[in-house]
Amino acid sequence: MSPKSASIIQLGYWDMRGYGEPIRLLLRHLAIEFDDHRYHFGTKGNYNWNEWLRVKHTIGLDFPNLPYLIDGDLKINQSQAILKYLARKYSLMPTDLKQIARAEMLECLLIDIRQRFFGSVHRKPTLTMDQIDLMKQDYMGYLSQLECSMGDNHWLVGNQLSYVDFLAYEYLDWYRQCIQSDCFQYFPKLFYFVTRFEQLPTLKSYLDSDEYRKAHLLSPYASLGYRFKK
Ligand SMILES: N[C@@H](CCC(=O)N[C@@H](CS)C(=O)NCC(=O)O)C(=O)O
Repeated sequence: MSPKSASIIQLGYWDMRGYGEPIRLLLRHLAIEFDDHRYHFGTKGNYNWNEWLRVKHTIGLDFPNLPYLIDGDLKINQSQAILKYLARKYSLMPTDLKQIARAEMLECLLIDIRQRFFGSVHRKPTLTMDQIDLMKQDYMGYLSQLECSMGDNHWLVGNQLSYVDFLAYEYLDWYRQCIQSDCFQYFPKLFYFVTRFEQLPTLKSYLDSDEYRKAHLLSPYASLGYRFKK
């Protein structure tokens, strides 16, 4: 850990989007300087976790895992705990009870979606057409539920941007990037949501930059989502 980085927020995660990217997106949106520490995992057929394993139990984490966040003397694991800590700290957490309930319901749904995707692409080295069709059916159900629940809202929870939007953008984009590039054609509200999100000024600069790992959604262990295109 460099002396400079000791004073700013440190985020540790693999060098991919994965579970860490919603946190990166939120920090980028807020233009908060942070040490985006990316651990390398080797290459396909030559995996190597040593960079992480060497430090995993030396950082002082109670529940050592990736991602982790260090903010002063606070050390947090679990992607959702990290995201919600930052949301509370920087006013991206709804305060109204009904909106909190909606936010947490959407959060759980989006984690279900993430896990379904993650499970499907880690089960076998390649996905068959049948498996892809199953994923499409699964996602169409999720996308129509999300579309219907948007109502006239600008963002998922209401008219204020919240931490849920960062999760939604990331896990909807996995599907768009890997399975169906035109997936929003029947879902105009979701299309409007992702377009609006990508136009948030500080995020736009990040999404257009070389730091953004657009094509590295997951690690080379996954059958999809890693350098699937240049
Ligand atoms: N529930 C945890 C899961 C964390 C997890 O599974 N991390 C994976 C990467 S997505 C990992 O490789 N962890 C490193 C380790 O197990 O040492 C979270 O959401 O943060």
